[in-house]
Amino acid sequence: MRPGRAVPVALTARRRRARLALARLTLTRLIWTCLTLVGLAAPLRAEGVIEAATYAEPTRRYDHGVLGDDVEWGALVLTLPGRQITLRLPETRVFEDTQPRLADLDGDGAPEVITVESDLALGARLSVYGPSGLVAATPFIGRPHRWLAPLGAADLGGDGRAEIAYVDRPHLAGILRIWRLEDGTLRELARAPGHSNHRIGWRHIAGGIRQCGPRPEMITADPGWRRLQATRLEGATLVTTDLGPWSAAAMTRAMACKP
Ligand SMILES: [Ca+2]
Ligand SMILES: [Ca+2]
Repeated sequence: MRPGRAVPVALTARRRRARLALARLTLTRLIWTCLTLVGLAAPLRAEGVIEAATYAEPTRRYDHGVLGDDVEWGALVLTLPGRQITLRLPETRVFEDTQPRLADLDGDGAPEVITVESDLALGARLSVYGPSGLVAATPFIGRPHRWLAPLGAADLGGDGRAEIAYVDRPHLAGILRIWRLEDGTLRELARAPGHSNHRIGWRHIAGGIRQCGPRPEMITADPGWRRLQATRLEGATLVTTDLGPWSAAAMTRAMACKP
C-alpha cells in the first residue's frame, strides 16, 4: 500500500462523519420545525372549531307557521372557544327550523352547521354554515310556504364521507333527498318519493337517522302516515323497507333500534 492512500481514506471517513452529523442536525431541525408547526396549528384550529349553535332573534316576518306558530328565527349564533359569532339573515329570510345541527360534512374534523333557511318569496333551502358564514346551500324550493325537514347527516353510503338527508316538502311532495358537500358545493346523490317526517303544526321533526347495524338507516313515515319505513343508501339508490304500521311509539322504538 502506498503511504499516500491513507490520507484520502481518513478524509473520506471524516467526511462521512461530517455528513452523518449534518444529516442528524437536519433531521433534528426538521422534527423541531414539524413539532413547532403542529404546536402553532393546534390552537389556531381550536379557535375556529364550532362547539355549539343555536337560533336567535325571533321574528314574525314570515307568515308560514308550519312549525306550530309564526315565530321563526332571524339569526344563527355559533359558539367557538372563548367567543360567539352571530350570523344575521337579511329581512327577506328566516331560519324555519327546530334547531341547528352540527356535523362534519367535509371530513376536516371540525363540524359545520346544518340549517333550514326560508326566503319569504322562494320558500326553504338547506343551508350549511361555518364560522365565516354560508358555506353552501341547496337551491330554494322556489315558492313561498314550501318547506323541507332534515333527518340529519351521517355516512349513509359507507364510503367514509358524510351525507345529508331531508324530506323535501314533507306535507306535499314527500321526496327523500340525499346531498353531499363536495368542493364547497352541495351535490345531490339520490332521491326517492314516498316519505314524510313532519305534519303541519308539529313543533318537532319525526324519525331521523339511526344506526342499529353496520350502516345507518333513515326512519320516515309514508306520506299518508300509515306505514313506518327504513331506508338505506345503496350506491346512488335509496332502498326502503316497510317496518309495519306507523305510530309515534313505533317510530320512537325504531329510532332506538327496538323491534
Ligand atoms: Ca368540517
Ligand atoms: Ca358517505
